[in-house]
Amino acid sequence: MTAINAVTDLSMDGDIAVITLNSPPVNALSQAVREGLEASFKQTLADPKVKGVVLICEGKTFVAGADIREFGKPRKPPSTKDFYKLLDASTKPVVAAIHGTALGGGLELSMMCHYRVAVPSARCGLPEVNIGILPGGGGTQALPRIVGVERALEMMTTGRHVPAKEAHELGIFDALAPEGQLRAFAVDFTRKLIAENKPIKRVRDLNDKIDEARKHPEVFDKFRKANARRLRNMTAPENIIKCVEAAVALPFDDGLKRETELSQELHSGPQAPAMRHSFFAEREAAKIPDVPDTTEVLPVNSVGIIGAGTMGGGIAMNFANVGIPVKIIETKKEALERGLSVIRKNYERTAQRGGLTMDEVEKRMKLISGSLELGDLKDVDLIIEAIFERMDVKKDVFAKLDAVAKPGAILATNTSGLNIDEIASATKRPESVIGLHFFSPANVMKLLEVVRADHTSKAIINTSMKLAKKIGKVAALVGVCPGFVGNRILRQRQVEAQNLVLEGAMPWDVDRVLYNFGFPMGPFAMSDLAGLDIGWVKENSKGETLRDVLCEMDRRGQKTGAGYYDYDENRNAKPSPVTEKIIKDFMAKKGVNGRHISDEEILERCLYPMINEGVQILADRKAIRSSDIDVIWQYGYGFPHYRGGIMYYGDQIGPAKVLAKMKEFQAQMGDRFKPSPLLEKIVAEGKRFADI
Ligand code: T1G
Repeated sequence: MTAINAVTDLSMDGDIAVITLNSPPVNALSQAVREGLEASFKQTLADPKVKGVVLICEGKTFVAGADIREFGKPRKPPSTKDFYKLLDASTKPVVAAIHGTALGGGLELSMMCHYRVAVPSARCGLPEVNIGILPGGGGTQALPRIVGVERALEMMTTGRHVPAKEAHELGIFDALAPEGQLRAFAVDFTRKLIAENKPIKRVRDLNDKIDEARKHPEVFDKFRKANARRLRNMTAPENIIKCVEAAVALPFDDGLKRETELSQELHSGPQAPAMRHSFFAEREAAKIPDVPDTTEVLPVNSVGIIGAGTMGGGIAMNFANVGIPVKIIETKKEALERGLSVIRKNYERTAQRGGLTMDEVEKRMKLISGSLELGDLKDVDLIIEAIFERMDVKKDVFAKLDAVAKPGAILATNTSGLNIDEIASATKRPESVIGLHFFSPANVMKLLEVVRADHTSKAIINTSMKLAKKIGKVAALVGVCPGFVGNRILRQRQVEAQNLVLEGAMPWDVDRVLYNFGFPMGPFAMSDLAGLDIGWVKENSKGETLRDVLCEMDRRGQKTGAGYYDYDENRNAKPSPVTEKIIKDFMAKKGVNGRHISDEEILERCLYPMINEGVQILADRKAIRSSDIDVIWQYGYGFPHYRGGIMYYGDQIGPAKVLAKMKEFQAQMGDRFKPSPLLEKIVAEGKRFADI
């Protein structure tokens, strides 16, 4: 074994050279890795004793992409395309041996090799679209030649990870190695290529799928139309499609040039830095300054959920999905059975869509049991309460849990905003109490707000943050306050949206502006989807708000075929003259003459109070950093990733402009727009929200 450089070793296995990369954490194509690869390829391909080459990685994964930390800085040589020329000119087979996740530049590197072998647990993909760029290392020209144009378009505009079995079926991987025997298998595979005098398979020579695509030029516009909603406002997907069009229209090398042009366009645009910010913000959120990684992690091998309602059932699925047995407690048999049948239906729906096999459905259902006895939770490691959002009920349950749960068990509440310190006071172990705020539907939404109460122990915080990652959630640590962070900011937008429609805007105007900004849907469409009657009690309704009147008229949203909008039998929404009339009557009663409100004013009045609330949250120390707020609003409420997050967006607007607008609105419409003192301070000091 000789060291080529600090991250690259070279060894010989008979006449097969083995290049080994070892650059934690993910063998990203840093400059050192690129230098090591170039030197290794030069040396091995020129050495007459070497008959074939294997490229393999130490650590948890094959090359997981370019080194994102180098982006936005001057690119240092060599570029990967420099040593692709060496591979193209090679007369010896070069085989990439893949484990973990071969992503982005890593998959591109392997496609520039002549063959690819992988272990069954490996995955591959071109996820550059998720950080606002495109596979700029030849991937847009190579992938269509291997998997065909349509599959390449789908893979590159979703960025999804393709499991090894599928990658093998698609022809990305040429063979699958037994787990744990990748190196030996790859060397043997290479030796066989030589013995059988197999061709040097260069991706640039694979043209049958390109020739086929040339007969169907309509495939591109068909793809654009079919994916317009999913890809709207984003710049990377269109450039990716253009690259694949170039792969069909141009010779390989010209296609590479076109790819470089389209890639550079994205790197210099606003969305790439915003999505890079989102990428790192998600990982930063897992870091708690006073809870170091060395803090104890408690075992969580069994979970109890109290409440088999929508939330309790959804939460239970998250644990069953990763093989952790779950016991759900209800007070009534019918409620328990209904909850379990909803879980089964959810899994079966996923199976119908091909996301699960029926075997997997049964395996997961076997992990979920039910009981009417709270005492049955006496041995579980974690208990999550997901019952009525009422303090008295929660305190009563926690007092009972105190008597039932084993010492050291984690006692969590899924409350969406009640005071967890008060809930903890109902037990003798407040250090064991934490908030795990899931978002509905809990088996789908990725955000988990982990709520730190005054006495929550560091071990339980660390365990909860690690557990979130294990169940596929993106976690952010927040503090106890009404609505925590996400809903506390949401309230600002809801209040303003309601005010806007009583000053002249219509619900569909507000929704249109926020949808065009990039939210999946606006607040009124969201309310219709969730149901206007959440938290509404008929007996107490006094017809004082738009929602009251709509609910009293039984217009409770999509489920009743009408809410703010009218819905046809396919639940397509259209503006409602009934709602318009109710709004106009409200305004007449209040003596308000409507006025035209511009899209710009709608957007600023919805977003700036959210940014201001985010600043106040940081001032109150209920979030650790502004980028955590970005993570919360992207993963909990659909703030568009390509805008970096609500606070990142505020920094793009500039704190000074946000402050000026808040003051202007305050003068016009009152103190609900009062700027946070910290916002004044940030502007006075010329700082950004990211500096808090
Ligand atoms: N560059 C630099 N650092 C990276 C990195 C990357 N590509 N990927 C991960 N890290 C860091 C991450 O910040 C974290 O650091 C640690 O590794 C563990 O990551 C030319 C231009 C590979 C599936 O988009 O999807 O190739 O916080 O917590 O959950 O066409 O990381 O520990 O200090 O996520 O096991 C394309 C992005 C790049 C892959 C592993 N590649 N990474 O997940 O660990 S662009 C990607 C991931 C490109 C070419 C283009 C995931 C993972 P720290 P982690 P994980």
